[in-house]
Amino acid sequence: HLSLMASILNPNVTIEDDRTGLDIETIRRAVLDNLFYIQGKFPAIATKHDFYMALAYTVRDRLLQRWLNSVQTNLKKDVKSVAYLSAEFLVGPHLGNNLINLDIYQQVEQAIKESGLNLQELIDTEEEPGLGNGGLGRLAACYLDSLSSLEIPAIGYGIRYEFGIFDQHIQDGWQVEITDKWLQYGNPWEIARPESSVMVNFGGRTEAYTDDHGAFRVRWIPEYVVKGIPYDTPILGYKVNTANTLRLWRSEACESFNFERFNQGDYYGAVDSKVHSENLCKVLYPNDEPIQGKELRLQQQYFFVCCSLQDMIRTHLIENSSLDNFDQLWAIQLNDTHPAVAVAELMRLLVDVHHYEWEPAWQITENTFGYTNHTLLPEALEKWPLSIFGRLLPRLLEIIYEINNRFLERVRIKFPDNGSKMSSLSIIDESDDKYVRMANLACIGSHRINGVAQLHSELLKETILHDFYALFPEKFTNVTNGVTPRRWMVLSNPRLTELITQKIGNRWINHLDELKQLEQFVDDASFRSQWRQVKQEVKQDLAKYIEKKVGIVVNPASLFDVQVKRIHEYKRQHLNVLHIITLYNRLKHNPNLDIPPRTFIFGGKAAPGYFMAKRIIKLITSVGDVINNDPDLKDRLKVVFLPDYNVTLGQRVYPAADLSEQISTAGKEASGTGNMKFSLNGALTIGTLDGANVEIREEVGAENFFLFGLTTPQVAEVKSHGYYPRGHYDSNEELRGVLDLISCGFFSRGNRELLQPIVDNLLYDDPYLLLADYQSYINSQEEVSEAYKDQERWSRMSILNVARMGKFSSDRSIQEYCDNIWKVQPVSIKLQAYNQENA
Ligand code: CR1
Repeated sequence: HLSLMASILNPNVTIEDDRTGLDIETIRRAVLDNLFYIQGKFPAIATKHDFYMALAYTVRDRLLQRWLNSVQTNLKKDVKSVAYLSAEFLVGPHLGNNLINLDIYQQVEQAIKESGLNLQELIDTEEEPGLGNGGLGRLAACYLDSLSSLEIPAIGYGIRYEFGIFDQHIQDGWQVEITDKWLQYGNPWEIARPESSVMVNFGGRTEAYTDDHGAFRVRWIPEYVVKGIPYDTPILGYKVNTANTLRLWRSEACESFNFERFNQGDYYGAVDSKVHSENLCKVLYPNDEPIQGKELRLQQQYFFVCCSLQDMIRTHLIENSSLDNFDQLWAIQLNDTHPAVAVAELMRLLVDVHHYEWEPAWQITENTFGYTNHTLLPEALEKWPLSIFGRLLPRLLEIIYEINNRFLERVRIKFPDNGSKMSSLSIIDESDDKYVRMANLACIGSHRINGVAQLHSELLKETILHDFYALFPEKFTNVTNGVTPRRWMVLSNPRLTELITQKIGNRWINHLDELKQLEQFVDDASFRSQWRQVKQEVKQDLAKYIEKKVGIVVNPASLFDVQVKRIHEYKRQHLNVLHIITLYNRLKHNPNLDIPPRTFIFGGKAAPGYFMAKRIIKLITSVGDVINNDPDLKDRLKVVFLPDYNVTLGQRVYPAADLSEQISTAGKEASGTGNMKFSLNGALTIGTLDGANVEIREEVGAENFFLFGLTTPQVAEVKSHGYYPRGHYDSNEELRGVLDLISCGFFSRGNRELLQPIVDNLLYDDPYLLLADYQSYINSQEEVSEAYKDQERWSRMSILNVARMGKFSSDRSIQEYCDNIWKVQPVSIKLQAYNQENA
C-alpha cells in the first residue's frame, strides 16, 4: 500500500479541489482519501460497503456548497419558502440520484472503474431509507426533487423513524415481516443538527393567568417534555445549484426535565422516561391507508409538527422582527391529515407564545396552510378519540374547541337551523363516542384544499367534503400527481434514456412535454426496432434478477404483465389472479390456443394486521406454485411474486414491464403514481377509469389504452340496487370454473380452508366488485394478447405512450402548486467564495 500512502500524503491538489473537483482523477483520489480517513480502510481490506461510503461522502462533499448556499438564500427577508409537512418521505437511495442531478454520473463511473470497481454495484449497496408506506410517501419524495429542480426554496419536514417500513420475506408463500434496520451501517447523507433542537410538550394541564399587561393568557404545564433533534439531508435539483433540505426529527428524552428525579436518586425512573421518549420515533406505522387510532401515532404526528413549526418560526425571526408576515414568507402544505394538528399548533404558538390576538393569528394560519387529501376511503379518514387527544394534548384540544366554536358560528349564519350540516362540519364527531376529525380541522384551517387527480378532486366535492365545498367552494382545487423523470427514467432506465436522447436531445429530462417529439419517429421501422431492443435488454436484466431472487426461470420474450403496489382489496390484485386462472384453464382445455406467453409479476407489501391482504399474497404464490410447475403449460405462463417491493425494486421493474395493471374499482384509487412510471417507461396500461388513469388515457389516446370495467357512477348504481355478486358466479361458467378451482383446494394442496375466505368474500360480499368487472377485464385482456402478437403495432402504441407522458412530470404538478396554492417564485442560487471554477 506504499504507493497509495504516498499519493494520499503527497497530494498535488489542494484540499478544496479534493472536495469539490469534478474531474475523474480528483474524484478517484477523493474516494481513496475518504476510504482512508472516514472508513479507516485501505482498498485491500475495504468491503464494498466501505467503498460505497467513501463514494457517498465524495458526492456529499460536492453537494455541500450548493446546499449551504441554498439554505442561506432561503433565509433572506424577501424569499418565500415552501414547508412540505409529511409523516412519510419515501426518498429511495440517494447515491445514484445525486450523481444524475449533479451531472457527474459518467465521470464517477470512470473513476470507480479505474479503481477496479463497478459503480452500479456500489449504488446497489445503499440501504434504502424506507420512511414511507407507498404512494403518499413516494409522492413527497418526487415533489422534493421537483421543488429543487425548479429552484423553489423549500424544506421537507418529517420524522426520522429508526425503523422504516418492514422488510418483507416470503416463507412458504406467506409474508413475514422483518425489522428494517436501515441505519445500522450508518447514513452518510444526513447531518445531525443538535444545536437546533426544540422541546415538545405532552400531557399535563393548562392554566389561565394574567400577564404583565393585564391580558388574559393560558399556559400549558406539561406532564413531560420530549426533545426533537433535526437530521438534515440535502435534496439537490437536476443540473441546478439549488439543494433544499429534508429535515427529519428524532426524539430524545429531555434530560433536564427529569433532573430532579435523577437527583432524588431515582436513576431508573429518569432512564425509564428516556426509553419512553425515544420510542416515539422508533417505527413507521406500516398501514398504507386505514390508520388505526394508536396513541403513539398521535404522539408522532404532534411531535414532528410542533418541532417543524417552532423551527420555521425560529428561522423566520432571524431576519424578521415579528411574525406578522409569516404567511408571506411561508407556505405550509399538509400532506394528508397526518400533520393536520399543525393548524391548532400554529394558533397555539401565535396566541400563547407570541401573544397574538385570536383573529390576526387565525388570518395568518389560514393564509399559510394548504391541505392535500389523498384518499376517499372512509376507513382512512383520521379521527382521534377525544379522551386520548385531550389527555395527550390538553392545550391543543382547547384551541380546537375555540376554532370549532368560531367556525360553527359562521356556519350557523350561512345555513340557519341546519343541524345535520353543523354536525357533519364540526371538528368534533359527536355521533357515539367523541372524536376529533382531522380532515375537518385541515379544511377549516387551510385556504386551499386539493385532491390528487381530476376525478378524485371532483369526488371529494361530491362526497366526503361535500358540505365543506358548499361552504367555501373557492378553497377547492385539483393538482394531478406527477413523478420525477430523473429517478423514474434517467436513473432507472439508462438504455431508454440514451435512445430518446439520441433522437431528441436531453431537454425532456426537465421539460417532459418535449417527449412529444418522439411522435415523429413512430413510423420509422428502425426506430421501432431499436425501441424493442431496449425493452428486450431491460427484460433480460429483470429475468436474471427474478431467477436469482426467487429461482423462477422466465422467458424474456414473454409479455411481462406487472402489478406492483401495496396489497389492498380495492387495488384488486385478486382480480388479476382470476384472469391468470382463466388463462390456465383455457390452456389446459385447449393446448393449441394461440396466445402470447405471459409472465405475471407481482410485488407489494400487506399491512401486517390486514388479514385479507395477506391471504391475497398466499393466493398469488399458491397459484404460482401450481402454474409454474405444470409441464402441460410448456412455460407459456409464469407467475412471480417478487418479495420486498420498494423503491429500489421499482426501479428495476417499471422499465421492464410491457403491461401495467391499474385495475382498482372505479372511484377508489385517488390517483396512483405507479401508473405514470410504467407508462413513462413504455408499458401499456390495462385499467379502469379511476384516479389518474382517466387523465393518462386522455393524454395517450383511447386507442393506446386497454380500458375495462364499471365507471364510478355505474359502481354507485350497482351498489344502490343491492349488489348480488353470486349472480355473476351463477351466470358465468368460466368465472365459476375459476372460483371453484380455488375452492376445491387445487392451488392449496387439497386444503380447502386456506383460500376459501377470499372466495367467500367475493361470492357473498365483494365490496370492490371484482365479479361485476370480471368479464370486462377478461375481454380487455384478450385485446392485450391480440395487440402483443403484432409487435409493430405494440411498439407504436408504446412509443406514443412515452411521447405523450409530458403532463405526468412532478415538475408540472409542483409548478401548479407554486402558481395556484403557494404563490412562490424560483430563486436561483449563486455559488460564491471558493472554487468558483468548479461551481
Ligand atoms: C392514494 O391511494 C395516490 C397517493 C399519492 C394514496 C394513491 O392513489 O397516488 O396517495 N393515498 O397521492 C394515501 O396513501 C393515505 O392515503
